[in-house]
Amino acid sequence: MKPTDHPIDKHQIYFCTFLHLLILMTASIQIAFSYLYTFLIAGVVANKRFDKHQVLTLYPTTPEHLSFIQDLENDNNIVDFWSPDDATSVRINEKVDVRFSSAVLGNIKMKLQEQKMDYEVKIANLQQLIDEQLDLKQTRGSKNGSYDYNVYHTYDEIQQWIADTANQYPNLARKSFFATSTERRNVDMLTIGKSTDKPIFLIDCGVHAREWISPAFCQCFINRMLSQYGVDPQVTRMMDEMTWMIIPLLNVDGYEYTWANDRMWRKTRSKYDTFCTGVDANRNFDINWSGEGASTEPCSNTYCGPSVESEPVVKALSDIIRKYKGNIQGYIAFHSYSQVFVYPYSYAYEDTENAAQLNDVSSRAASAIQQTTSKIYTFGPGYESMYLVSGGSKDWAYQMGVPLSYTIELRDTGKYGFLLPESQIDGTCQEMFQAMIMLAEEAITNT
Ligand code: 0X9
Ligand code: ZN
Repeated sequence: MKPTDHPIDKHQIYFCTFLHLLILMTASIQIAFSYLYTFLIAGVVANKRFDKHQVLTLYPTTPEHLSFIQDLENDNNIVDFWSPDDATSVRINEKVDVRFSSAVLGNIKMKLQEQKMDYEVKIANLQQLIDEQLDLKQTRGSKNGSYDYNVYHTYDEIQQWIADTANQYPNLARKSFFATSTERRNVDMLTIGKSTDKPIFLIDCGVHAREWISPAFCQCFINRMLSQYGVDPQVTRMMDEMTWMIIPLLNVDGYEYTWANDRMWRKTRSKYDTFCTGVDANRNFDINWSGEGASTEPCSNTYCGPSVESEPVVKALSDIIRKYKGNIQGYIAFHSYSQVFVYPYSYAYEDTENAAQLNDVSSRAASAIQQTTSKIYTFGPGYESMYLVSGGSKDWAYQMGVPLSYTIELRDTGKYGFLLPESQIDGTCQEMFQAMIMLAEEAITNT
């Protein structure tokens, strides 16, 4: 009998073939899974990269330049308006900061040359700035266990800090639930002051997710107020005479998204559209809602939302202003960047009845800053200082009777834009604290 005729051999062959098939199948399943995994990692888990994206400052001087800029599609992946934040807000003879992805950059520069429009490369490689932004990270959290106010913190860290702060200063600070966000995260508020029934100063930080210096400022402001009470006479007066209601981080969902997925995210994370996510929380308030300076297009970075106060965090802020109507002397929304004190109105070319007072206080605050760090902050009504904004919080707060109502744009003026290095947090805190003394004094004497 030849070995090949052996019945067992036949079975062995069948068995081998089966094994091969099995191995092949397992391998292809593995490959398929690894692709899926990579896809998931890249698309869902990993942070979006901005290699060779550039921010250009454009200087439009003719109507042709203007329409060229306005024709640039406001697609978040290709063209991202930094300042002003929307193509429709661009004006002749006013500079425009825009981020372009590497894919379109060459073409854009060619067209700018054809158009004879002056431009300047403001940020040459955005990814590099993102990597360098956490420039104090070597010392992150390592300062003998105490909270480090000079680094940027995640949502979880900020939540923990709010709780710890309230526990550390039981006589001066109280934590309260403020809202549940669209993605069901907790938004908390800290009420600080010697008593809780003084005239109110309401402050929110972190309305726009990518403006990280804003929540960082709120935290160092609160820390200074609490730690210097009874030590610094100005702080003591501010804490004795006013009740401070502060939301250190309002747009929690967007903020979390800037840490995990897309550093350039601005809006909330509500989904009202198949393709585009998010509402501009500073276009969602009940003041000329969906009017000029806001977009009804869900893909726009200034989308006003499907209805007034559609965003839970906007609803909560509006509710608190309604609740304490008549008792709120001051309101500030902290944003970045541009170094500007903006007061109402932003939705119309119209002055408030106390415009002179608002201008005067801003001017004092700006000189206090200049004396502290030599930084120049400008000031003026929204319609004049930047561009029209409808549905913004400070116009609405003013309309609801808050006399001193501001949007403050923190550092810088565009060198780093939203990617302000951590090494500049401290200076920003120092200068803005001096401005806050001026604003608080006005609010105290106003009552
Ligand atoms: O557009 C906004 O909501 C604010 N600027 S930001 O770059 N932080 O997004 C400005 C609101 C203040 N109003 C006006 N400048 N008119
Ligand atoms: Zn902003």
